[in-house]
Amino acid sequence: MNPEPAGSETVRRALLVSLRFPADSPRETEISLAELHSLSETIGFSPADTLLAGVRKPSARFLAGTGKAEEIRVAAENSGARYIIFDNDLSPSQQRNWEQFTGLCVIDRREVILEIFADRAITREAQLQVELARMRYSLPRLTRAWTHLSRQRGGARGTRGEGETQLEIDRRRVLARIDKAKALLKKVQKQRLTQRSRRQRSAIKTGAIVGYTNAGKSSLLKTLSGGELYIADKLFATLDPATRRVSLSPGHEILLTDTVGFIRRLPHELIEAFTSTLEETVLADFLLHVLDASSLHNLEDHARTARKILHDIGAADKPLITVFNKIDLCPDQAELKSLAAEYPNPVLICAASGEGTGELRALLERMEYA
Ligand SMILES: Nc1nc2c(ncn2[C@@H]2O[C@H](COP(=O)(O)OP(=O)(O)OP(=O)(O)O)[C@@H](O)[C@H]2O)c(=O)[nH]1
Ligand SMILES: [Mg+2]
Repeated sequence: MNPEPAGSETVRRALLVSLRFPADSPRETEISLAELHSLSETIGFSPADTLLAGVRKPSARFLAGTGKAEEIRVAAENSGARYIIFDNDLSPSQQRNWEQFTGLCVIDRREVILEIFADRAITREAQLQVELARMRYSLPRLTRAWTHLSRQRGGARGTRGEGETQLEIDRRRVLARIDKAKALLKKVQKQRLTQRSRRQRSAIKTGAIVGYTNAGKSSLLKTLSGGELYIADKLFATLDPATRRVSLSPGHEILLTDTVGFIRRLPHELIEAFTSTLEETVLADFLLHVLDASSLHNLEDHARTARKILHDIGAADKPLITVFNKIDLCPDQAELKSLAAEYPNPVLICAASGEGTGELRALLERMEYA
């Protein structure tokens, strides 16, 4: 087992695998696997092949049964992959079993998302939050072939033959780093809390812009506020909340906060690490839920994911405006309109050109919480 160190130019060929259980919806599994494809490309993997395998019931050793495991091992060998990336969550021991069984590096969806967040983190707060999340993920997985901890140390570490002592030393080291990151994070967050309480004292209503990653949340805030914001056609462009003042009419202003994007099955390590960021959403007076209308195919699914995360963080009961963005790219305006009618306070806009934002401003003004 010899994973490339970080920064290696070698193409990281990977076999993508999704195990589908009888209770899983076939459509959901397929969308999720396609999404895993773009997620893994985002961090430099080259998906050699994808494999969707039906599994009757989960088994402790590989999650799949041994027959299926053998099929997957052969498929990986035939595709020349050095990595297997599972769309399913694997337990630390299942990951280890797979690595020993295949001789390849085995990664799951959560780890891919964690890596993307690590790539994107720019501010000290985001960096610390991601570091914490990754260390929590890695702690029970220290004997694995591929972890960001081993990559930081410049390459491979064996999965076998390493004594308990080394493992204990590593564990203690990670625990110490977790404590240190937590303490630092507290300090950094204090500063943002001060800014927030200053905002709260000003008694201006605050809305949070939420929604699936790449829906156009930052673009919307940029258009409404006229200020600069980082916008990019990539997953998780924004990790930090950014608040801007938005003028609705003379003398009538609100504050809007851009937030981190959602994705299906956001790793719980990240939800925990980003609670302070997500707090901006929980503390907001109202929400703007942005949906990407360029793909009607995924729209309801993305909306469902966002609603679930809002529910999980305790922000499900906030007044909400549903913003259908990218109408310039919408393939079927009539279908969009009938879909939109089923959502609370729908507005159709194009954040890129500003079309429809007049109506959105008017709606914001009319709502009693604004
Ligand atoms: N055609 C078109 N493209 C848009 C529109 N709004 C946003 N985009 C593009 O969609 C991509 C994502 O936009 P962002 O504003 O960064 O999306 P976001 O929701 O903030 O994404 P994350 O921060 O990654 O969660 C960018 O390439 C934008 O230029 C729109 O109304 N029309
Ligand atoms: Mg953004």
